[in-house]
Formats: sequence, C-alpha cells, structure tokens
Amino acid sequence: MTRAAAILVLLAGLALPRMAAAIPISSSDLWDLSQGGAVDATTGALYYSAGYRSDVRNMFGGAYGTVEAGNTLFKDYISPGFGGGSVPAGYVHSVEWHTPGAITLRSFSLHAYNEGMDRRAFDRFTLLASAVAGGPWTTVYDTGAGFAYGPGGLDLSVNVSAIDAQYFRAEFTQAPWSSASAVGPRIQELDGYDTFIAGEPLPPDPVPEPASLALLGIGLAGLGLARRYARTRRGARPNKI
Ligand SMILES: [Ca+2]
Repeated sequence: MTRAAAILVLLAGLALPRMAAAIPISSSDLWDLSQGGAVDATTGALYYSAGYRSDVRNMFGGAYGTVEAGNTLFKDYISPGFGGGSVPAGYVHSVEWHTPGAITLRSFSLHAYNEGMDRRAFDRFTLLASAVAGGPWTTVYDTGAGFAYGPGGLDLSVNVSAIDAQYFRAEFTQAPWSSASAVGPRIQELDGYDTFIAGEPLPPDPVPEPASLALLGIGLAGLGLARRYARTRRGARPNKI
C-alpha cells in the first residue's frame, strides 16, 4: 500500500464515526403517521392558495400539499384577509401531535434544509412533551437562541433523558432573513424513538425530583448532626449553628 493510499484509508476511518452518527429519515418511528401519529394543532403551513400549499403533517411522514410534498414549509405569508405580510423574525412556528398511546421517548432526529441567506431557516428549536393533551409541557430539548445551520441541510440527532409522554410540541423560531420571500422554515422530518441513538452522547442523569431533594437534604442534615455529635463525644467543641 502506498503512503497516499494509507492516508486515505486513515482519513476514511476517521470519518466513519461522524457518518454513522447521522441517521436517515425514518418512516417507522414512533411519531410517524404510519404508526398512528396525528397532528393536533399548528400555527400553520405555507398557504398561498389551494393550488400552492404545504402541510405540517409532512414532517411526520405525510405527503400532502402541492409544494414539496414530503417536506413541511411553515407559513411565510399571511394573506391580506388575515393581515398581510410575511411572518417576522422571532415568530414561533409550532406544531402539536400525539401518539396512539404513551411512549417513553429517548431520542429524536430532526432533518431540515434552508436555502442560504437564512431562507427557510429557524434559529431556535424546542421540543416539549406532556402526558396529557395541551400540557402542561415539559421541555425535552432546546437548542437555545441563536442556533444556526446551513446553508444546506441539518441532521440533528439527540439522545434525551427518558420521558413518558403521549403528547408533544415542537417550536421553530423564525430566523431573520435576507430575502423578503420564502422565509418559513423547511422541515423535512421529525422522528422520535424509544431507544438511544448509537454514536450520539447519552443524556445526563435525570435531575432529582423535588421530593428526592428534600429527602437528600434531611439525610445531609442528619449526617451533619452525627458528625457534630461524634466531635462532641471526642471532646471537640461543636460548631456554632
Ligand atoms: Ca418519520
């Protein structure tokens, strides 16, 4: 093997973990329409007319609408009858959906694509979950403000702390745009799983419940008293409280 060939093999080997971490769009994940997933509410997909419209169900495996069937384009235009103009930067597009029964969510994969100039981009993504319809919502994942990707595709695969839920909500905050047209984010797919994604970092340990913290506090207080008692028994002066 020549040195150049050896370097190529080495580089290919180095690239493998990254390639393995990006998982493909799924048509059999727990949120997919094919598995009984259903959309409950949304701020709206692109809709200029009956002949030029997108559909929010497409991010869950649907193929509806007349524009990019298979992708969801969130609205970038409000017809004059509803106020007119494009949605402003900072506008929060949202969708809520549910599964046929409760699931234990452990990971998700978000696939999106913008066209550059932040057209069809979002700059914050938040995923929320609830055991009951309409919340109260627990934040499962949040990119935080100022999230950037592209121009081009985004494949965001994340392991989350396991959470039992049946109802879900995703929020996509409208990114500022350089072009007055085509501003609504393009979401190709949002997949959910009850397994961890191999190759992605595991989530941190769950935060203890308040009740557990209270018990922990009682335990620590008891430990402090025991130590003070032990020092007193040895003749040392107890700490002032
Ligand atoms: Ca899917």
